[in-house]
Amino acid sequence: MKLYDNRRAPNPRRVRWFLAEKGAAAEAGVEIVPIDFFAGDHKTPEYVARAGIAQAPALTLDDGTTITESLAICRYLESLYPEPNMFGRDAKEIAVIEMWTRRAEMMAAIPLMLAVRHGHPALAALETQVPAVADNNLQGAERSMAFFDRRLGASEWLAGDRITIADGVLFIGMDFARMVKFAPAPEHKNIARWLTAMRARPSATAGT
Ligand SMILES: N[C@@H](CCC(=O)N[C@@H](CS)C(=O)NCC(=O)O)C(=O)O
Repeated sequence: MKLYDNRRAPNPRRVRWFLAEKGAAAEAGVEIVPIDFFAGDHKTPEYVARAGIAQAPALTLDDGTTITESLAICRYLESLYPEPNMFGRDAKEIAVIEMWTRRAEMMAAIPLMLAVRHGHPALAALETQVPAVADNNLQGAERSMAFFDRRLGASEWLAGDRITIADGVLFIGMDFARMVKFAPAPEHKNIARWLTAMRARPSATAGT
């Protein structure tokens, strides 16, 4: 399997983070192929024909099938490397983890990615930047932090009593937004506790 990857971008990082949580066998099972966005590697006819979209990450299987969308790739890898479980073991767990993953993505990760894309000068080469889009999304994500702080006051991890893909999505979204100086408010002590735990894991620096 080949993982078309970009070291600085948040969606590819989800997959590297996930592989690191799965452990050495999972990491060894995937060959990393670096993609340079600024050189346009992902826009070549060959890349787009293979992936179907000019984005990373993309996972090409040995039979030639290519999967894009970071969470779809993680789900595929979960089937190959089931332990430790990250997507749920039974109907209730699967639904609760999906719920928190969607909340993490819609309420934090996507707004924070847009805040960086539209707000950081380094991304001007990839995006027609609109400062109001950056501001609006940053403010929306900041408002969502109170919600996640309440949850992390009631639960050790986002979706329950063990780390799951939902934690990875929230963590990587928040970490990426440090590029635009995003930081949780000091009163959000539960997020601070959780961030310390996330940063202490080997997966926090996987491929960074
Ligand atoms: N929904 C997709 C989003 C993938 C995506 O947006 N990738 C970005 C990097 S984080 C990309 O390929 N950007 C290339 C560009 O902007 O030209 C996923 O989760 O994989």
